[in-house]
Amino acid sequence: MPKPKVALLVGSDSDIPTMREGIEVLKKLQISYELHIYSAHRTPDQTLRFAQKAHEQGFRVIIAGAGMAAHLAGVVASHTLLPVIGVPIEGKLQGLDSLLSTVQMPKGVPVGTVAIGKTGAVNAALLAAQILALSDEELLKRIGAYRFSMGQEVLNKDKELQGNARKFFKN
Ligand code: RP5
Repeated sequence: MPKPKVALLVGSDSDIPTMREGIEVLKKLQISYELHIYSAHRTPDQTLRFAQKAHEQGFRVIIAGAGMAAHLAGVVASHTLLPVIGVPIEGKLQGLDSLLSTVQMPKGVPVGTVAIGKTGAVNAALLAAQILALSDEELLKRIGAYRFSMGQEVLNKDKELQGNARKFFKN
């Protein structure tokens, strides 16, 4: 197994069920990853050390998911030059608190922020995959196949819908 290029960080174990959706995507695309619980406020020293060493350890993208006053992604981004993707975890206030805390980084230190919750976790994984695919043709093909099968699913559902509609109008 090659060294993982994607680091998935969560602020708490309570964030893991959300991030699991993204992990499934990484697995499907055969991307190895590491998952860690690092809290920007409960374990600040460990979070800092991880962020500072992530590049030299071989990681190329960091996905950071946190809830409430979600500063994990921003703190990590401030200690690395790797691209950081923030996933706002839906906890309180339907995730609006986490969304704003993650997306509203002051200029100079970006966090690429995706949608709240499981949708965001999936898109974070896909975005990380697309970043890695810039230098990995085989991965690019797998992402292409993923997109294709997603489109096929929609077409199949439409086919089914049209069949049902015909039945409906006959009766
Ligand atoms: C954040 O606070 C975590 O990312 C989590 O989403 C939220 C609540 O944490 P727990 O109280 O569930 O550990 O730091």
